[in-house]
Amino acid sequence: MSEFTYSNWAREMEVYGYDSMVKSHCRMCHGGCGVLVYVKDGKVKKIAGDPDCPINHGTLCTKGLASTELVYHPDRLTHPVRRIGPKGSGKWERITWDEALDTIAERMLRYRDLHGAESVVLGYGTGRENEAVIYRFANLFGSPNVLTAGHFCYGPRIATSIITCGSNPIVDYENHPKCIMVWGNNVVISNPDCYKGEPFSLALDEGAKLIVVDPRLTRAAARANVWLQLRPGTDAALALGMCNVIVNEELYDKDFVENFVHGWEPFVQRVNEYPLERVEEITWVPRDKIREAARLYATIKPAAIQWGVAIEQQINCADNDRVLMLLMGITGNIDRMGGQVLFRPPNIRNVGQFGAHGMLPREQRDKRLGGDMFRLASRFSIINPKCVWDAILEEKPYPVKMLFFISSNPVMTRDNAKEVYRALEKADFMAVADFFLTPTAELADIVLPAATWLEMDYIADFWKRHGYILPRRKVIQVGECRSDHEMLNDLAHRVGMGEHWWDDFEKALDWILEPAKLKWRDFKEMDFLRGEVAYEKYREEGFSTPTRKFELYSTVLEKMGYDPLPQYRETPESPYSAPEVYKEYPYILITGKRLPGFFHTENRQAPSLRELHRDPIVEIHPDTAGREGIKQGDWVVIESRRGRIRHRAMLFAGLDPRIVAAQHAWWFPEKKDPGHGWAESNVNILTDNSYETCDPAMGASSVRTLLCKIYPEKT
Ligand SMILES: Nc1nc2c(c(=O)[nH]1)N[C@H]1C(S)=C(S)[C@@H](COP(=O)(O)OP(=O)(O)OC[C@H]3O[C@@H](n4cnc5c(=O)[nH]c(N)nc54)[C@H](O)[C@@H]3O)O[C@H]1N2
Ligand SMILES: Nc1nc2c(c(=O)[nH]1)N[C@H]1C(S)=C(S)[C@@H](COP(=O)(O)OP(=O)(O)OC[C@H]3O[C@@H](n4cnc5c(=O)[nH]c(N)nc54)[C@H](O)[C@@H]3O)O[C@H]1N2
Ligand code: SF4
Ligand SMILES: [Mo]
Repeated sequence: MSEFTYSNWAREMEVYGYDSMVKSHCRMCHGGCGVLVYVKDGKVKKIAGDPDCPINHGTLCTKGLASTELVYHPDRLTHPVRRIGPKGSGKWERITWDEALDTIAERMLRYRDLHGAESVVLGYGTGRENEAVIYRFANLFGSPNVLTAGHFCYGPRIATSIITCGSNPIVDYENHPKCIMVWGNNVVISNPDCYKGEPFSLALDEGAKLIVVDPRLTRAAARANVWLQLRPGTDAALALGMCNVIVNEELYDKDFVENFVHGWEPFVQRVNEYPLERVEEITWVPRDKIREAARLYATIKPAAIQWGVAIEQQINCADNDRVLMLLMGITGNIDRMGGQVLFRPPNIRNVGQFGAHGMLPREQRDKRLGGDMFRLASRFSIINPKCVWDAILEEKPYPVKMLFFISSNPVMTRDNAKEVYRALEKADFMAVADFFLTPTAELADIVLPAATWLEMDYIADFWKRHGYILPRRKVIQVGECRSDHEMLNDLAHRVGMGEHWWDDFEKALDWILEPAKLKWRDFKEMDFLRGEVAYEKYREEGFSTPTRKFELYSTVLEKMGYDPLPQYRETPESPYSAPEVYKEYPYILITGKRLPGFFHTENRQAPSLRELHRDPIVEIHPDTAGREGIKQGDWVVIESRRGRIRHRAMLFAGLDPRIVAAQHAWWFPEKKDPGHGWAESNVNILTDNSYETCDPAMGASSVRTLLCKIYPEKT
C-alpha cells in the first residue's frame, strides 16, 4: 500500500522550499519508473519514486536517483559543435543549430543524389524511446538501413514471438506467477525492457518457486530452488532437453496442445533428438537437475520465464527465443493469468505505424544491407552491423557514405571494435547526437547536444509490450539541448519531408494519441493509460500467425528457408568446435553483464555511480587464478584471437573454473585525450563479428561465448 499522499509531497515542498514538483517517468535505462521531480530556482534538486506508478510503486534504482549528476555534468555538451581538426583530434568549434542541421541536411541530400538513399545509415543503440522517430525518418527518406543493437538484443524476441504467437509474451507479475524460470537474465539489476526487478522480488517473497539458468551465481541463482549452471551458449540444447522431459513424461497441457498448436508431431520428433544424456554432455548440467527443473516448471501453474539478452548474443539466438517460447506454450502458460500474457496496447497509433515502415518503397527495402543473408532480421527492419562496416570499408554491395548515430556508442558496444573504429574513421561524413563527446562522437563531423529524459515531453513506454503508456513531462531546459524527436522533426523539414512531419513535435504526440481521443495536453495530466486486459484471447481469436495457431513449427521460418523447428548449433569458438584454438586460448569468455550504476557506456562520469564501479572487472575462479598466477585486484590481460585488453581480476567461486566473465562498455571519460582510452579495456576488441559466427536468422553475434587466455599484466 502506498503511504504517499498529497500532503506528503506538499510537506516536502514546504520543508525544503522547493518551487515545484513535476510527476514524470525516468529514462536512465529503458525507462518507465514513475518519479516526482522537485525543482528549485529552475534546477532539479531531488528525484523521488512515485508510489502511485504501477511500474515501480515508488521504488527507484541508483541510476534514476543519480540522474542530475549526468544532466548537470560540466562535461556535458550543451550546444552543437563542428570538428575543425582531423578525425579524432579533439578539436571542435561551437556552431548554431541552424548551421548544424543545414550541413547535415545538405550532406544527406547530396549522398542520396549521388549514391542513393541507402548510402545514408541512421543508427541507434538500445531502446531509448527514439526508435520510432528514427525509423520514421529513415523510411521516409528512403534508406532501408537503420543500424541498431536489434540483431542481438530484444529485436530477436520481438521477431520470433511475432512469428510464433503474434506478440511478445510478458510475465504477468500482477497475478502472481507461482514458478519463475529466470533464463540468462538478471532482472533485479537490469530492469530491462518491459520489466522491473521489484515485482520479481515480490513474487519470490510470496513464495514463488525459482529456477535460474545462468553460468554465473547471480543473486537470483543464490535464491533458486534449482540453479542450472550451464556452459555458455548451450541454452538451446538445455531447453530442448527440458522439452524432451515434458513431452515424454506427458507433463504438457493437453488441451492447449490438442487445440491451439501447429506442428506437434515434428516438434516431438525434434525434441526426441535431445535425450538428457546428450544434453548433459553439451551443457555440462547434470541430467537429474535438468529433469527436476523441467518437472518443476511444467507442473506448477501459473509459471513464467523471465528471459534475458544472454540467450540472444549467441549463434542460436532466434532458436533460443523460440524454444523458450515453446516451453511457455506447451505448458499452457501463454496468455494465462499469472503466466505470460500477450498484453493489448492502449488504443493509440503504435510504433510500427509511427515508424512509417509501410512507406519505404519496395525497391529500397530490397536493398537493405544483409537482407539476403539475415532474412528474419531484415523482415523486421534490422541489420547486422558488420554489413554496414563492410559497405563503408569495401563499398560492397554498395558504398555507405554517411552515418548518423542518435544515442549509440558503437565503438564500444558493437563486436569487433577495431573494425568498427576503422569504418567510422573512413566514413565520408558522420553526425552524432549524444550527451557527451564519447569515443564514437570524437570521430564525427558534427555532434548535436541531446536532451535527457528531464528535458522532453514524450509518451514513455510507447514501444513496450506490457500494455501501459505513461506521460514523460519536460521539467527543465539545459543549454541548447533538444530531444532527438524535435531534432529529427526539424531536420525532416530541411530535407524536404515536411508534409509527413509536424510544425512542432507536440502535434506528433497528438497524432499518436488520436485514436484514444486524447491530445498530449490531456494525456500529460493523466497518470497512465492501459490497454484492455484480457486472458486466453486465442480461444476466440486464435493467434496472430499464418495458421492462427501457436506455431511450434514455424511456417514463416520455413518459407524463408530456415529450419522451422529450433535446433542447437555448437557455438563457433568453443572447446569442441575449435579444439586447436582452445589449446592456446583455454578459457571460455563471457563478455558483458549489467552493472547497477552503468547503462552500457553511460554514467562513468557520474561520481556516485563511478564510485560503485571504478575499474573494469573480470571474474575468475580462484583455482584458475591460482593456476595463472593472478591475485585479487591484479590488473590482468585478457586476450582472444582478435586482440587484448586489460581488466582487474575479481576472484569469484560462483562460476566454473573453465569460464571467465568480463564487463563490457568500458571507456574512461576522465582521460582527456580524444580516444578516452577506448581500446584499453573495451571487451569488444576481443569479440568476433564474422558472418559465419552469427545466428543465420537474426545476424546475432556470439559475444557471450568466445575463447581467451588470461594472465597477469607485466608492470
Ligand atoms: N560484448 C558485449 N557487447 C555488448 C553487450 C554485451 O553484453 N556484451 N550488450 C549489447 C546490448 S544488449 C546493447 S543494447 C548495446 C547497447 O549499445 P548502445 O546503445 O550503443 O550503448 P551505449 O554505448 O550506452 O550508447 C548510447 C549512447 O547514447 C547516449 N544517449 C543516451 N540516451 C540518449 C538519448 O536519449 N538521445 C541521444 N541522442 N543520446 C543518448 C549515451 O550518452 C551514450 O553515449 O550494447 C551491446 N554490446
Ligand atoms: N544497469 C543496467 N541496466 C541495464 C543495462 C545496463 O547496461 N545497465 N542494459 C540494458 C540492456 S540494453 C539490456 S539488453 C538488458 C539486459 O539485461 P539482462 O538480460 O539481465 O542481461 P545481463 O545482465 O547482461 O546478463 C544476464 C545473465 O546472463 C548470464 N549469461 C551469460 N552468458 C550466458 C549464456 O550463454 N546463457 C545463459 N543462460 N546465461 C548467460 C550472465 O551471467 C548474466 O547473469 O539490460 C538493460 N538494463
Ligand atoms: S530502473 Fe530505469 S526507469 Fe527505473 S529508476 Fe532505474 S533507471 Fe530509472
Ligand atoms: Mo540490449
